[in-house]
Amino acid sequence: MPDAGGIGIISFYGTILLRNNIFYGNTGPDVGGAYIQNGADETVILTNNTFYDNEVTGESGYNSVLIEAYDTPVNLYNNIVWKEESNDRSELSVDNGQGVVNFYNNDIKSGFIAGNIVNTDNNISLNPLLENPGSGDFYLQAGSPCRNTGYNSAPGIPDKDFEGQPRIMESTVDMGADEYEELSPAKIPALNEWGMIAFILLAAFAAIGFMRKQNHHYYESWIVQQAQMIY
Ligand SMILES: [Ca+2]
Ligand SMILES: [Ca+2]
Repeated sequence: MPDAGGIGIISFYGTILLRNNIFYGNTGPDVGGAYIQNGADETVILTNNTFYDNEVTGESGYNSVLIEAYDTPVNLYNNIVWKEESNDRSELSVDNGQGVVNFYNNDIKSGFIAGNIVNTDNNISLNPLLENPGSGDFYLQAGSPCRNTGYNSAPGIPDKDFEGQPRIMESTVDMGADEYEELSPAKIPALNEWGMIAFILLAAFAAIGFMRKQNHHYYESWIVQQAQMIY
């Protein structure tokens, strides 16, 4: 299994669903953000996640996401997959053999998609203009190209954004974990403190252990920030 800095998910039964998650500043030898592998006859869905400034540290691999599937549907909708400083790596790779990949309404800096059928439309490659990710502020700026440019009927689309605000607003869903609101009432707490990071990691891995016992793998509204390898 490739080593991923943020999260690694392998499922041989049930759907893998990630939505409203934020992966920021993670580093790993094979993948900076997330590695996902699914078994036969299962489905992978990534909807409305934000991957920002993750970085692979090995001699090959991908900064943000690597998905290896076995001929089953892979769906990526309304995600932000971006890195502020360019390096010579791609942000994303999807390898789906003889399967179908649906890749719609994402903001992605670079990537590779392989499959028998690859459906893509309405994707952009523009700086998402987040407020201040270096200080834990992953809100969209008012002028973000990700505001009102998502796909309203995306599979697994959450009815709230990462901070619990209603989604959809302004008639069209946004890309990424945040749904833009003119006067956002709540700001997430600063996550720079190591104590908070340790808490998030413990909570995340406890949840992973729990969810592995279920018939599905759902990951919603986690903030995986500057995680370190644990094995
Ligand atoms: Ca909107
Ligand atoms: Ca919001």
